[in-house]
Amino acid sequence: MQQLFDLDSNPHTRLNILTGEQILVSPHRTKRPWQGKVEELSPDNRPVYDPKCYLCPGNVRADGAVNPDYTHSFVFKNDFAALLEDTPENKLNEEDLLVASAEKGLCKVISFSPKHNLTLPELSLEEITAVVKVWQKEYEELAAHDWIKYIQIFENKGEIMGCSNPHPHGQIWAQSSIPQEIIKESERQKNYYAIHRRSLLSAYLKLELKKQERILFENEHFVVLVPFWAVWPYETMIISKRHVTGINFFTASELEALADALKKLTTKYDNLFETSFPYSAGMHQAPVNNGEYPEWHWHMHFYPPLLRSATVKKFMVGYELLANAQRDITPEYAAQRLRELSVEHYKQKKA
Ligand code: H2U
Ligand code: ZN
Repeated sequence: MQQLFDLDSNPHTRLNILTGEQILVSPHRTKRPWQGKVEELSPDNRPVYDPKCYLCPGNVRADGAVNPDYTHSFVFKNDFAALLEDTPENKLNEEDLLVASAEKGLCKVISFSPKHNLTLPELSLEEITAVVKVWQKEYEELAAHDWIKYIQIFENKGEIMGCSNPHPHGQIWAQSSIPQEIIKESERQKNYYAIHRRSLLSAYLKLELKKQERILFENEHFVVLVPFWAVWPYETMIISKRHVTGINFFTASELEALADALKKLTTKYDNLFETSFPYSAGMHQAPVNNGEYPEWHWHMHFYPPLLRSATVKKFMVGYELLANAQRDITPEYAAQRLRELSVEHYKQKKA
């Protein structure tokens, strides 16, 4: 007879329905993972304006350009872009063994605010809404180039994630081919849509909202949850309630609701270890200028590395590099911890 499947204590694998990959969960290793210990880090006393910062208004960047005296956000072409617009088309294939393809693209940097000392959760709802609107505008402008096939909007936050500057900012990379993660997610969503005639994430959201085990919170237009297949300890997703293929379809009230979800989620993150919580985050949406993708459902991923405190991070090593992603604390446990945290920033409370 089949035994009750205890996701809380039996080692098991879970399927990432978006990529088709699996993760090994070993919940028995940490029956009580939370030690309740929070290391007090030295408070960062960054100035509102830093004369040495390449993102602050009026300062000179690496290529000699001078930033304008901007008041909200500021977008410029990355001075060290990983992708270049003038790359000629080219292909290499030697005996199907040495295979390469030229990649054309365009990289931009977005400063979220003129204030050097803030981070996303510390911006006001209005300021975050303005950032979300800039994302939508940039997306639409980039999609107007018919050679661009995919637009990746993302943010690296914190030194630990390779972020080069604490001034609040994000990036956009737009390119002439469709990147790996998008190829995987497109295929899985397409297959699901072909069979069920509804988006994979609409169905997933419905089930998660019914179960209420991994939901952090929801607002009028978005749900924030720890996905069933989360790899990073406190990995989350923001999923739009409405099935739209991209940020270009969001109405003004959806953009505002997205800003609200971003503010609440990133505040909870900061409150978890009372630190500026590092992560890589970004939105996934349908490719552009490449036919129809009715199956695509807009969403955002947050991949934060911290495990147990402001300094103890999860490493992807050994078994994970060679065989399979693995985690100890369950996604349900992570969701419960994040759900319980306040949406008021700890610095506000201490002030
Ligand atoms: P990250 O902090 O996520 O690395 O993004 C900052 C980007 O800013 C980085 O890609 C660019 C870097 O190339 N940059 C400029 O475009 N101009 C500068 O003067 C410094 C950094
Ligand atoms: Zn700055």
